[in-house]
Amino acid sequence: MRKYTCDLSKNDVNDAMKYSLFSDGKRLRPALVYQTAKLFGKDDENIDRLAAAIEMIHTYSLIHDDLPCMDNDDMRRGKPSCHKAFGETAAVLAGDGLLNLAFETLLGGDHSEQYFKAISFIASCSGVFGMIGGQAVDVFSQKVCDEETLDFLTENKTSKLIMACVGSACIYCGGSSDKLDALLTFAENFGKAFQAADDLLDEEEDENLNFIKIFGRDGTEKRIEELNKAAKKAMTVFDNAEFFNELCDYNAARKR
Ligand code: GRG
Repeated sequence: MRKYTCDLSKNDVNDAMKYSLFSDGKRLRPALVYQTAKLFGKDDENIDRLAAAIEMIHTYSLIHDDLPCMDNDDMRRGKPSCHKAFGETAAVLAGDGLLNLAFETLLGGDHSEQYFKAISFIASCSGVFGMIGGQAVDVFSQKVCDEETLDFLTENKTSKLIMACVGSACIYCGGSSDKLDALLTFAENFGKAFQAADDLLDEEEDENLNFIKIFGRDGTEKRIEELNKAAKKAMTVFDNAEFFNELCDYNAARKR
């Protein structure tokens, strides 16, 4: 065993990862994984892995999004953002560490074909053709202000990780392609409504493209109703989708 000059289990990066991961988030994404699995009557350790890993990916994205080179936010989840508490270098590494830990967590599960397909779905939703791609459009297209670009960046930046929650759980549980389509349609529309509600709650004047810039405040509220309607309609293929319907209503009225 090689000797290290510092103890890797006791350093700022480790503390920064814990600080952000265990702070007061809504845990919406893990809840969606568990509730999707419940639709199929399943609840096991692999489901725990999907839920925990997606929350880690989400937390890494928030840490990096708050950095001065991105959104430059001082506060997150009611306390100083990761780089404010630990410095930029530790925050970059904490984000990297959480992303890697997500896949270490996923790869510790069983090696069934369905579970592997579920992991692969999470990887594609969170990558350059998903969340990272959406973030790239968000930060590099600041002069663009049209509905098509807003739709593209919202679908990728926000909806894709929500699609990862319901999609990975459905795939792992062996759901039919009709049910997978329904869940992904729910997630795409709910994710956009979630971002629209976030834009309404964001009091700061935002340089980036957002729902308020395209639709105004009243128009954004109307857009949330339309998106919720489409999300709920998709879930009519299930006869026990109460959680998903209530989530749409909660989002339309949420205060954080
Ligand atoms: C890949 C370098 C790199 C960065 C990724 C994608 C990304 C950065 C950041 C996205 C951050 C962001 C504001 C996404 C929009 C989705 C959204 C509204 C996130 C907040 O989610 P909540 O409200 O947060 O569920 P909590 O704290 O409750 O978990």
